[in-house]
Amino acid sequence: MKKVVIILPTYNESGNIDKVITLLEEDIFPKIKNHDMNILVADDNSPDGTADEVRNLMKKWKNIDLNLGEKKGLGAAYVRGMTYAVEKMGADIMFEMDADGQHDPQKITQFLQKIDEGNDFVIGTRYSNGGSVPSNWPIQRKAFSIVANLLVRTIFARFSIHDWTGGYRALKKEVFLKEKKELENFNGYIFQISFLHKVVRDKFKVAEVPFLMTDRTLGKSKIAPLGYIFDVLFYVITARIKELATGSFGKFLVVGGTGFVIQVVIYQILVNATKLPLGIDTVLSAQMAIFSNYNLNNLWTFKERKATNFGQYVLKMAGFFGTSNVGVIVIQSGIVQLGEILYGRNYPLVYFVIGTGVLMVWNFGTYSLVIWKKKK
Ligand SMILES: Nc1nc2c(ncn2[C@@H]2O[C@H](COP(=O)(O)OP(=O)(O)O)[C@@H](O)[C@H]2O)c(=O)[nH]1
Ligand SMILES: [Mg+2]
Repeated sequence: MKKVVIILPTYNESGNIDKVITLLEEDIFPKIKNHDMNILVADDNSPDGTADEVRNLMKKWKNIDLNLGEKKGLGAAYVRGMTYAVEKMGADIMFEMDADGQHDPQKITQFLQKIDEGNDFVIGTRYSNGGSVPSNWPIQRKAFSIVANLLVRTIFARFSIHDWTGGYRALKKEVFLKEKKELENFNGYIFQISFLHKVVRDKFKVAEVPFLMTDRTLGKSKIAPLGYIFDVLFYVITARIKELATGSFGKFLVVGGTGFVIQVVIYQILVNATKLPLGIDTVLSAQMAIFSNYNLNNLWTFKERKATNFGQYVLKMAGFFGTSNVGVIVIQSGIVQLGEILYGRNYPLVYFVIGTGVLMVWNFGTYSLVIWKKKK
């Protein structure tokens, strides 16, 4: 039987923690027969006596544990709590859940079912069919919450996940162990977005469970809205830029940029040292650039698919030269030659830059639409 640990992070939740734990122990756990259910409270030495309340509950139920630490923020409390759950309690599956009653515990069985079906990370969502933010929130707070999530989804361009910021989740311990090191940099509420972002990046299987979030009845939210918005924007934008720069478009620019520099230097030498037509200078200089592009692509951009022996290397290179030269001869050299015919040898660099610009658009279009097109 798999061991499940529900982690409840607390900072000044006396009154709430008692209610949540009692509800879990009396109403929810007895209905779950196929998992070994446990609770861990990750408290940051709350001055209101949250920990004492938990110690009292521990006398009544033996499946509760308490992990205390210094207050460094929600993310730090989760990393500490999850480490404890795995190492000291032997957890196979962990839940993230607010201790203030905002996360409907009736949904726990649905989360577990998704995990049992083979998902690695299950998120509670308030923004898809059947989910909702608290109905009594004022309209501007609802709007803010919806817009913020939409913004994250848009910047990441990952629309299949509806709720990036929520804190009601279930995950296999393997997911936490894989991401733990990186998560140590995210102490505050931003932990939730960055954790999910890494989970998606590493291609873990993610599923969603819609739920109706209710409002707090006791105590107040610990989130500082302005600082949080800033953290979210900063994280999402920088993470996305990094992703794009190290992704295929960034590599395309670096490889193409190197090829451009090589070609323009050789082209200039040929223009000045020979009387060949500019179109011919273009085609000749392109051959060195194509050679460089081929090797950079082979060793870097598509290194997972690189040629494995010399025969294959030559064969692939011949194919690359052939297809690249179609664009070079028809588009790049054609435009340069047209320039020479219309305006003479006065502006060789201008013709070259225009020809190369049009060629780039052509190349990226054919690469992404035809050669390396994404599979559905
Ligand atoms: N241990 C710990 N728990 C925290 C901290 N900040 C928030 N929490 C807990 O995390 C949960 C969610 O926080 P809450 O203030 O309700 O955030 P909100 O629901 O987004 O308004 C609650 O159970 C809080 O007690 C923290 O710094 N340390
Ligand atoms: Mg809350």
